[in-house]
Amino acid sequence: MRSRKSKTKNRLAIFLYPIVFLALTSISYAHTLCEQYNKILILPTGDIIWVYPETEVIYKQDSLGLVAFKAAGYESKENSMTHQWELQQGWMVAEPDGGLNVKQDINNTPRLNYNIQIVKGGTHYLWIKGKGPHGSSDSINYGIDGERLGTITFKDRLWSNYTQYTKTRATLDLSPGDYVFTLWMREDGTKIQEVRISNSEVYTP
Ligand SMILES: [Ca+2]
Repeated sequence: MRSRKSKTKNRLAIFLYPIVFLALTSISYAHTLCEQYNKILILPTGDIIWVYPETEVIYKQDSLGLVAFKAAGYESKENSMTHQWELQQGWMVAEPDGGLNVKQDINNTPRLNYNIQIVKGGTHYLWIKGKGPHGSSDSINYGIDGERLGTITFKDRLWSNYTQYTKTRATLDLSPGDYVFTLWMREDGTKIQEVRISNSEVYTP
């Protein structure tokens, strides 16, 4: 004969099983969605929507001369034999953080590509939001249409426009038109979250 305690335990299990099942199913479904819609689009309002991988995303310069996008909203990415970009809590991170620094070499290093459309030609000012766990993981190479143009470092700067080698502001000379903006891993472990390209010299994120 089963005890009252055993019956209570069984009733509790019958009550909890569907809840646990539904919770696990929801988590699995959400994960599947993220895998399926593995590209994001940042609207001018700042809202983020998931889009199909085949949807081409172009970040257009707005009326104020600004092109703004999240690092996670890449058009395409390429990993290397040893390192890859991973999305971690809103940051794109070059993993693993094993001490690799490719300096100015962009031939065998992970990259993130973004389509941008420039409307107002001239000198543009680049800002990147990034950080790293230490001084060996806090820099990134950037460029246009496959050509590396410079390195930005984030030491003591969350939003940085400081270039590593030239020690000047990061600028891009762009005529009106479509370009591919690329970020290449320089030091592994570096975290990148946002990019701003402005034609205003006094703009700050
Ligand atoms: Ca590192």
